[in-house]
Amino acid sequence: MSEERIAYRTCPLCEATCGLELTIEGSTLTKVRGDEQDVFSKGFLCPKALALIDLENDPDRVRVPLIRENGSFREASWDEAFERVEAGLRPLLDRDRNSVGVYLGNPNVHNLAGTFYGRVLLKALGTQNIYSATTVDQMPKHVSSGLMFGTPLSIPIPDVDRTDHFLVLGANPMASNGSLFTAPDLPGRLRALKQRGGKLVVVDPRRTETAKKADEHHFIVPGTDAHLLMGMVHTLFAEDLVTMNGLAEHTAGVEDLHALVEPFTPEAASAACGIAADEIRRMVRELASADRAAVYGRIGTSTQEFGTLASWLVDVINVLTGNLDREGGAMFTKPAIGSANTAGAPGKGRGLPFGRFRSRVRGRPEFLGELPVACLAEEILTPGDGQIRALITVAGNPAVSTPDAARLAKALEDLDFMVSVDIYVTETARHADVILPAEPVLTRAHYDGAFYNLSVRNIANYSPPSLPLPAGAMAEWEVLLRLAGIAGDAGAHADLEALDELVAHEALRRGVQNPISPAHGVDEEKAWDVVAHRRGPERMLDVLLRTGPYGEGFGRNPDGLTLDVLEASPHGVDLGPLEPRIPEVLRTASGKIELAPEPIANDVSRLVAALSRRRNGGMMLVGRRQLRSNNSWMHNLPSLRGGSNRCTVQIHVDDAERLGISDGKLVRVTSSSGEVEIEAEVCEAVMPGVVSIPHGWGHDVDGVGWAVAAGEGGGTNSNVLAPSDLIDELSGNAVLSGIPVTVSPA
Ligand SMILES: Nc1nc2c(c(=O)[nH]1)N[C@H]1C(S)=C(S)[C@@H](COP(=O)(O)OP(=O)(O)OC[C@H]3O[C@@H](n4cnc5c(=O)[nH]c(N)nc54)[C@H](O)[C@@H]3O)O[C@H]1N2
Ligand SMILES: Nc1nc2c(c(=O)[nH]1)N[C@H]1C(S)=C(S)[C@@H](COP(=O)(O)OP(=O)(O)OC[C@H]3O[C@@H](n4cnc5c(=O)[nH]c(N)nc54)[C@H](O)[C@@H]3O)O[C@H]1N2
Ligand code: SF4
Ligand SMILES: [Mo]
Repeated sequence: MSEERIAYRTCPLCEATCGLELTIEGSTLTKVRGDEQDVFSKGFLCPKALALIDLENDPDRVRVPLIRENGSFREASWDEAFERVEAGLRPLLDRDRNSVGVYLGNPNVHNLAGTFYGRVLLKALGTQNIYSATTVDQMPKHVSSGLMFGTPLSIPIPDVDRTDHFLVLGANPMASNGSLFTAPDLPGRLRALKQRGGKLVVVDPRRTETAKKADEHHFIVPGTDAHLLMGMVHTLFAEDLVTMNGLAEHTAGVEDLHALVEPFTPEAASAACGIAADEIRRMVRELASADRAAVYGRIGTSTQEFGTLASWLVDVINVLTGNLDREGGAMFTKPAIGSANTAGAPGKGRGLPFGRFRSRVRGRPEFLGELPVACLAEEILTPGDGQIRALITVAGNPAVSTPDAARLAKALEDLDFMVSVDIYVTETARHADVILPAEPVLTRAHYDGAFYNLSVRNIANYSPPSLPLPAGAMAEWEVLLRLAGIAGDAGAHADLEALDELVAHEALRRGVQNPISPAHGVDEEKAWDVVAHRRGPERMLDVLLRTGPYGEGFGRNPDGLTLDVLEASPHGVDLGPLEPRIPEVLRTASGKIELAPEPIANDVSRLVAALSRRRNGGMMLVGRRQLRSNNSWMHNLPSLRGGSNRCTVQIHVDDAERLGISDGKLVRVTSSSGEVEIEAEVCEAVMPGVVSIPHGWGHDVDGVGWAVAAGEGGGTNSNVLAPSDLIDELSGNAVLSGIPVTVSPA
């Protein structure tokens, strides 16, 4: 009989950071429940967490390194695999660092390995060809926040628990559980908002699960949120509703902003976005007169033609209605492991640097040191100096998740060498020469370092490994550090412990040099002695906690946070509700909130030009998320299959009738980049003129390793339809919402 025990850990699958109570028998996970004592989630969980059992047991999960030989994969030792990687990368790196590209996928931010060691790998590679899921996701919000507040992670978070009026655009937290808005149990929090008499308003081209819970739902023409929001800002000025409360003295550019909104009367905005002018006026009057209100936009407002403008305007309205940095409005988190806005001089900084280099083919500027993933295929396929010839993917599936997916698949085939760090042989990894498997979830330590920057309370919660590493497995942080060793000329057999010490020393040095850290000025060698007994991500975490804003400061603040404190708190530490942080949080060069930063002001002319655009009956494609799915990689888990989790194209009954399309029948959807055939789901949940296909499907292709996901057709890869030349001009983010398509019976 193996012994049964309980382990607590934070769910790593989405941004909600729910606490889990795991029942483990021997080394087998047998039950997953919500941890009722978790300080943040209080027992909430969603169906994906239950699928952790399937994930642990999935026979298709890669458990040992794989090497391609004669067109198929064979198992290999770690040494052999790393030697193969070195042989593949070394000649290219010696010739041109830029010939090696990297793509970092979404799970990197849910994993300490990616959080702490991903950038070590990038630095060692020294390539400019860095791509990630950020440019098919939230890059516009980093750009607008960086330009307005000074750092890319200074993103205002809606204070959902204390607001009276919540305006949500392009987000469906009832399915996604929230994004750039870490709040476990958003269904419960939205229910509580309504119970205390608050109002929920949703703007979405689909009547989503969230829209159904709302007091008001407005259909909007995809890609026109910036028009709607401009119409609202116009009204705020025109009706003298601007009330910044105490914020005015901390803002710059209000006059410039006023001039920019001039063309966007509610009538003009209405003609573009499809919401009546009087409704626009009423919506913003209600928002302005609410005691406490918050505006929030997510994927739908980000992965679109005017993504940065829409992201900016969300916060412009939060400022102009006096709701920024105020309880019940949109506030800044203060994360326990620190961030760029808890370092340096409070209230002033360098602002957001960008454009330090450009993509070779299209000349796109970098933001946050990376290039738009919409450029990846052309950088591989276009000959010349700096052409990408090898690619490293870490926890990413760009062949499904990024634009012009069919062309990208061809590009991956064209590479001289490719290595994927992944847990499956995915649509992407099937092209690799070497696959290096990440360790099982339960065997790693966890701390949601990225998402505690974005949470509705200040939280710190550490999970130790719930199980030891199985024989033959390697921790992902070690895999990344070994790759860094290869990239940085130390070779396939570099001294891992020495590399790790170097990384931790650097973090410690930054901490004790930070003038506003409780550890500022502490002797680095003495501090090192305190953390030297740990290794890997745990030592990094301990360093960042001790030097972070609530840190113990190596003795300076004895009641402060350390990893020991978190180890003794298996249900997490609640550091309290969000508190006002302006002006201290700002890191713009002016020390002000920039309401009309120049790059954004320059982009408004594009929005003006689009005012006169008419659709003339053309159809537009948007996406949708499903509760029992997670981007591209949980379709292999039996407990999440079936039911509503289907890959269909949703089309409005009126359009279906007009186009001769029947429910359940195949239709052809065509865009400028490709064509797919997919089953129709005729409904009234999408607005007329719009069709919706979920992303992350299309598993039935040669050579993938997930038998269940590829079964029953495997769904359709919607990103075949996303043209790579459709981007948000300012940030370079891909346009995945509002793609012009034609639809016909197949
Ligand atoms: N049309 C359309 N496209 C979209 C979107 C959309 O809304 N519409 N959404 C976009 C968004 S928001 C995102 S974030 C991207 C996601 O884009 P990606 O990050 O490229 O895709 P994922 O499907 O999240 O793939 C994650 C990969 O990591 C692997 N994996 C899972 N856990 C681990 C681990 O612990 N370690 C390692 N090494 N690998 C692991 C999985 O097997 C999978 O291959 O997709 C984007 N694409
Ligand atoms: N169950 C589940 N949860 C997830 C994920 C998942 O795949 N499955 N993915 C995770 C990831 S990586 C992310 S980034 C988050 C995303 O979290 P959310 O942003 O909440 O994601 P979605 O549910 O895709 O909601 C986007 C909404 O935007 C709408 N939309 C499309 N175009 C437009 C437009 O032009 N304007 C407006 N106003 N709306 C538009 C869509 O109809 C959709 O309802 O979810 C995370 N959580
Ligand atoms: S909502 Fe997200 S964090 Fe919570 S249990 Fe579901 S997948 Fe995990
Ligand atoms: Mo995402």
